[in-house]
Amino acid sequence: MPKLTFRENATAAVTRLEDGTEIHRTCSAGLGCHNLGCGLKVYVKDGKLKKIEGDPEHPITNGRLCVRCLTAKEYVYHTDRILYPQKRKRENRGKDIWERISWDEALDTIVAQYKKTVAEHGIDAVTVWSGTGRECGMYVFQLANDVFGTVQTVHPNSGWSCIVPRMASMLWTMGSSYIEADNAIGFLDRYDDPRWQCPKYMLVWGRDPLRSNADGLFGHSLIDMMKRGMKLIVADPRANWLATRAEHHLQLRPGTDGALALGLLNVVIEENLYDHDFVDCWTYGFDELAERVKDYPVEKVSDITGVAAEDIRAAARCLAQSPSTLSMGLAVDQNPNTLQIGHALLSLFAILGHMDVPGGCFMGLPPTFAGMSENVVAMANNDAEPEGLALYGNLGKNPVGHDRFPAMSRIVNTTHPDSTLDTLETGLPVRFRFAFIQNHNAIACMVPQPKRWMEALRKLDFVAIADVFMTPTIMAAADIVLPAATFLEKSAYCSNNNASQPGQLGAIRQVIDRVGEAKSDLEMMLELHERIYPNSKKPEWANPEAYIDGQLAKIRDANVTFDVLQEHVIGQYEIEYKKYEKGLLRGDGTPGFNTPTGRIELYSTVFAELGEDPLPYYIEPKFSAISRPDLALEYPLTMTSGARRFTSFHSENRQINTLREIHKWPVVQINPITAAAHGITNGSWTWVENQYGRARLVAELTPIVKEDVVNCDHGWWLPESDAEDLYDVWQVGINQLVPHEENGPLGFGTHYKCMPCKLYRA
Ligand SMILES: Nc1nc2c(c(=O)[nH]1)N[C@H]1C(S)=C(S)[C@@H](COP(=O)(O)OP(=O)(O)OC[C@H]3O[C@@H](n4cnc5c(=O)[nH]c(N)nc54)[C@H](O)[C@@H]3O)O[C@H]1N2
Ligand SMILES: Nc1nc2c(c(=O)[nH]1)N[C@H]1C(S)=C(S)[C@@H](COP(=O)(O)OP(=O)(O)OC[C@H]3O[C@@H](n4cnc5c(=O)[nH]c(N)nc54)[C@H](O)[C@@H]3O)O[C@H]1N2
Ligand SMILES: [Mo]
Repeated sequence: MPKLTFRENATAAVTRLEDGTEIHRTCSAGLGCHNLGCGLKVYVKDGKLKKIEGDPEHPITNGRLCVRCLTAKEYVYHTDRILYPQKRKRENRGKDIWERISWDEALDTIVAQYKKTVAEHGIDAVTVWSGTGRECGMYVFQLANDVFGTVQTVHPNSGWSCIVPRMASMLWTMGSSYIEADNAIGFLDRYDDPRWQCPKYMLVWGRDPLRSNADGLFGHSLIDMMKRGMKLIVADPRANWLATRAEHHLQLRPGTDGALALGLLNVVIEENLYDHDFVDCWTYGFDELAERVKDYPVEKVSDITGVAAEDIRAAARCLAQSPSTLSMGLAVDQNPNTLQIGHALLSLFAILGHMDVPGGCFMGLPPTFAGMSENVVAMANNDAEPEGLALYGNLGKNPVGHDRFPAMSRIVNTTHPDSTLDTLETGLPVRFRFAFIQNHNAIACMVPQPKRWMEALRKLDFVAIADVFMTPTIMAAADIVLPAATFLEKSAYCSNNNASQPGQLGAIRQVIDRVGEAKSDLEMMLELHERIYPNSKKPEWANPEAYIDGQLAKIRDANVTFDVLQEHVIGQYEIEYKKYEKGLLRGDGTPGFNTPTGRIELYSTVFAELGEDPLPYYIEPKFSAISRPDLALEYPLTMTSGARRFTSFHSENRQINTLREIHKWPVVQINPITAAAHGITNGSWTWVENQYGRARLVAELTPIVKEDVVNCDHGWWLPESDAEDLYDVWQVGINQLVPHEENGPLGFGTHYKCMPCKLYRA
C-alpha cells in the first residue's frame, strides 16, 4: 500500500568541486540523535569530513539542520573517541586500566565467554542490552534472538517509559501502530498537496518537538503549519517556546495529565461537541465513557491540575473544530497513569472525529504492512495466541518480568525493565551472567537508582560494551569495549516508525574514511553471527548491504534495494486517509479498526482482559504533596526532568566544546521567587535533593516554571572529570532522585517527571 516515490531531477548523490572536494548527499542518524534522517550535504576531501550543511533538496528538512549535525566535525574527530577494541581485567572494573587488543581477540573473547556461559548456566544467563532507538538499535532483537539465541533483551527504561506505553494505548484501544499528527510528510508536494488540510488546532501534550523531533515528528513541521494558520493548545508545566505562542497554555501540575485529559473529555461530552456519526458508526463504549467522565467535572479537574476551569473549557471548544490534531510526547509515558492518559487523549480525538482524516491524527498501518517481525504479522492477522502478541522481536520463552506483568508480552519482547534489576540483584528466577551492550549509557542516563544498577552490572561475569566514546557505564562495568562507527562511516537506512506511517525512506551512506578501527554495530552483529554459526548460509547476512536489502524487502510495496536508495538518497511514501473505511487497517481486509470489536474501543476490551479498568481514570502521583503530605514537609517542590535540549541527545555530546559553550552545565530551572526564598542566584550550583538522593545542578532563574515546580536536565556526566570518579556522574546525575519499580498496575510508566524535592545552595 505505501507507494515509494523519488523526486525527479534531484542532484546526484555525489558531485565534485574543482579542488577535488566531494559533496555527498546523505541522511543523518545521529552524532547524538535517533535514526531521524535529516537531509545533509557532506563536504569530504581525501576521505576526511570538511563540513556539513543542510540539504535544501531534502523534501522534509529543506536544508534545516540542528546544531549537533553542524558541529559534526568536532564529534567525528574528537580525541576522546574510542579508536580500537580494548580489554580490562574483571577485577579492574572502575579503574582506568585498559589494554588495546585486536578485533579478532575482542570478538573471539565475547564468543568464548558466551559459549562458556551457555554451557555452564544455560541460555537464560545471556542478556543483550540496548539504549534508546538509534540506527543500531534496529538490530537488537536480531542480535539477541538470531545471534545469541536469548529472549533476555534488556532496555532498562523504568516502566518502559519511552514510546511503548503510548503505543500500547494506541494498539489496545485503536488497534493502530503509532498515531501521529498529520504533517503531510508522505506527499511529494507536502503541504501543497490538495488532499492535505491544515489542522485548525494542534494539542501539544508533554512534548517539545522543536527540540526533540520526537518519534519522527520533525519539529519544524509545527512551525510550517503555524505559518499556514494552525493554532496551538499546549499542555505543559513549563511555558516553553511553543506554549508562549499557544492560544491556550494549560500549565498543569506535573503528573496530573490523566485528570486534565478526562476534564477535556467531560467538556466535549457535556457540551455535546462530539461527532455523533463517527461515534455511532465507529466507536465502542461511548455511554460507559460518558458516565465515567462525569467523575471529572471541570472545577474538580481545575483543583487537581492547577489549570483554570475556563481555560479547560475554552481549549476543549477549540479542539472540537475540524480538523484538529494531537501530538503527545514523553510526559505521557513517564507517569504510572500512562496508559489511561493515552487512552483518554486518543478517545478525545476519536469522538471529535479527528481520526485518520486530513489534518487530523494519522493512524499507523498495522505492523503487517510495516516490515516488522513475522509474529506481528501473525498478530495483525489475528492468528496468534494472546501470549504471542509482541510488537518488537521474535517470540520465545518469556523474558524476565513477564510473569509478573503479562501485559508486557502483548507489546514488547524485552524483559520488564524494573524486574531486570530485581533479577540482577537476587539471581531470581535466573542469574544473569553475560551482557552484550550496544548504544546505551545506563547509569548516566536511562535507569533510576543508578548506583543499584551499577552494582548489579558489576555482579555479571562478563560485560562487553560497544560505544563511540568512553562513558560512566563502560568505566564502571565493562570488561571489553568496542569502537562504534558514526553514521558518516557506515551503510544504513532510516524510515519513520518502521514505515508504518507515511514518511521518508532514506539512505545513510558511508561518506568518509573510518576513524581508527571503528566498525558499525551491524558489522559487529554479522561478525559475531559468523563466529557462532560458521556454517550458516543465510545470504542476507553475508554483509551489511545484503542485510539492509533484506530489511528493505520487508517494507511492503517499497520495492527498493539499498543500491537504488543510495542513488536517490531519499524517497517518500504516502499512505491513505480513512483507512478504516477501506479495509486497510485489518489483516482480514474488512472495514473497521484492528480491535476485538472492530471499533475504536472507548471501553477497552483488551484492558478488561488484562485485568485493568476498561475506562480511563486518574491516579494522583504517588509522591505528591496530596498523596504524601508527610514528605511534602521536607520536600515541598515538585521536580520534572529531562525536557530536551538542542545541544545534547541524552548523555551524548557532552565532550563537544561548541555545544558546551552553548549549554555548559546541567541546569535546574527555578522560578525567581522560589530562588530568592532559598538564597539561590542565577548561575549558582544548587543541590536538588529528595528521599532517594541528590544531584548538583546550575540554577537558571526563569518564570517559565511556576513557583512550586523545578525542571532538571537529565543525562549529565562530565567527560572532563576523572574517569575513575566515573566522570562525576554521582555529582550531576538526576536519576539518583528517581525511584525504582514505581510503575503503573500493568508495569508501565514511572516518575521521571513528577517527584518531590528541595533545593539548597551547593
Ligand atoms: N535534542 C534531543 N532530542 C531528543 C532527545 C534528546 O535527548 N535530545 N531524546 C529523544 C528521546 S529518546 C525521546 S523519548 C524524545 C522525547 O521528546 P518529547 O516527547 O518532546 O519529550 P520531552 O522533551 O521530555 O518533554 C517535553 C515536554 O514535557 C513537559 N513536561 C514535563 N513534565 C510534564 C508533565 O508532567 N506533564 C506534561 N503534560 N508535560 C510535562 C516538559 O516541560 C517539556 O516541555 O526526544 C528524543 N529527541
Ligand atoms: N530523568 C530523566 N531520565 C531519563 C529521561 C528523562 O526524560 N528524564 N529520558 C529517558 C529516555 S526517554 C530514554 S530513551 C533514556 C535514554 O537512555 P540511554 O539510551 O541509556 O542514553 P544515551 O545517552 O542515548 O546512551 C546511548 C549511548 O550510545 C552511544 N552511541 C551513540 N551512537 C552509537 C552507535 O552508533 N553505536 C553504539 N554502539 N553506541 C552509540 C552514545 O555515545 C551513548 O553513550 O533516558 C531516560 N532517562
Ligand atoms: Mo526515549
